[in-house]
Amino acid sequence: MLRRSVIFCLALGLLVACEDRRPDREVWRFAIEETQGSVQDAYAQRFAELVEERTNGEVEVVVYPYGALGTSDQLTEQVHNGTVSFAFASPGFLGKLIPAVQVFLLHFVMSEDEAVNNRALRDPALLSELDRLYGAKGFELLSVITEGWMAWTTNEEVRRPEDFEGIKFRVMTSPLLLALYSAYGASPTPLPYAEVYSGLQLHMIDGQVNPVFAIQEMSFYEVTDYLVFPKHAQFYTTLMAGSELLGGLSEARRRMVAEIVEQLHGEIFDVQRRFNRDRLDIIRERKPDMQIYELTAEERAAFRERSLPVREQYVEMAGPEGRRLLDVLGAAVRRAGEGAPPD
Ligand code: 6CS
Repeated sequence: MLRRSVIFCLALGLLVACEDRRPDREVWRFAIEETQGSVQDAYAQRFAELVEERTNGEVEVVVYPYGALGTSDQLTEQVHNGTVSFAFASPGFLGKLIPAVQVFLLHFVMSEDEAVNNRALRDPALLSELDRLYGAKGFELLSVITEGWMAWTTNEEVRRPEDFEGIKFRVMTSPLLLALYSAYGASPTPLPYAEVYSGLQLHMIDGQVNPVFAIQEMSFYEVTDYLVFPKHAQFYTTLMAGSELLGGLSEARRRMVAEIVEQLHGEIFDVQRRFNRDRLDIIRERKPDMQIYELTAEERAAFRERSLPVREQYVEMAGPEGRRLLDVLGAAVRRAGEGAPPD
């Protein structure tokens, strides 16, 4: 595998890459919203490896981890203006620009079987609907992936919506997440990813929600006492490119990207499962007194009940295309469930 270095400078708002690379190679910049060792990093590294293999080294993919090029919102802008070729854009941030994509943030909408959800994410009707929404903003949607079940970490035991009262709970900046956690009785606090650890440490916030691999690698477990699995939603993210960049590729290169993305959809599903499982073990080992528990069916039902009116708020925020996307997603999950081979 070709080695990449990601030493670079940002000057006058322009990206000036100082990568030690061959001048005869085309460079594709791939920005992720997570640190090295994360699910998105595993995806991007594998994408780079496959692109380089299949182009015989004619294309080099440089991966920029979280923080290198800015926040999630800034990455989206960079894809738009062509500075970055590919980027992950999570609905928790992208929802401000494409309100309908917040459908992936709704609670208790998807299946309890993550393999079913993963199949639903490749549903052609769903992808074509999303394609239109991303296209209208100058982006090309390449894939939607899951990064695993979301878990809450808090300083207080939370089992019922009433327990959320007075808890300043960090969420990504989407208005829908504010609505959801307000419905649970919490005081939702939007913050960029990079500020969560210090926010918890300084008691500016009392809890946050993320998949286990992120809770481990961002060390959120160090500064919270409870780790709760409500099984209310998974973390979904979208991979996108600038329409201009992809439009400028040859037919063969476009096909190659589509094939790689298709291959990685299955591979990354297994990677996230492994990361989330192994890193829960690391948390247990490093912090034996962390209180880790799943909500019971009855406890979950109380949250589900509170989350239902927020679906209407979603439709108000996202309009008729939001309503349509919610229906299309529901149908995709049903179809994926019907055709489900045993997990
Ligand atoms: O909570 C967040 O902001 C972030 N969480 C993950 C797992 N990925 C990227 C996102 O920005």
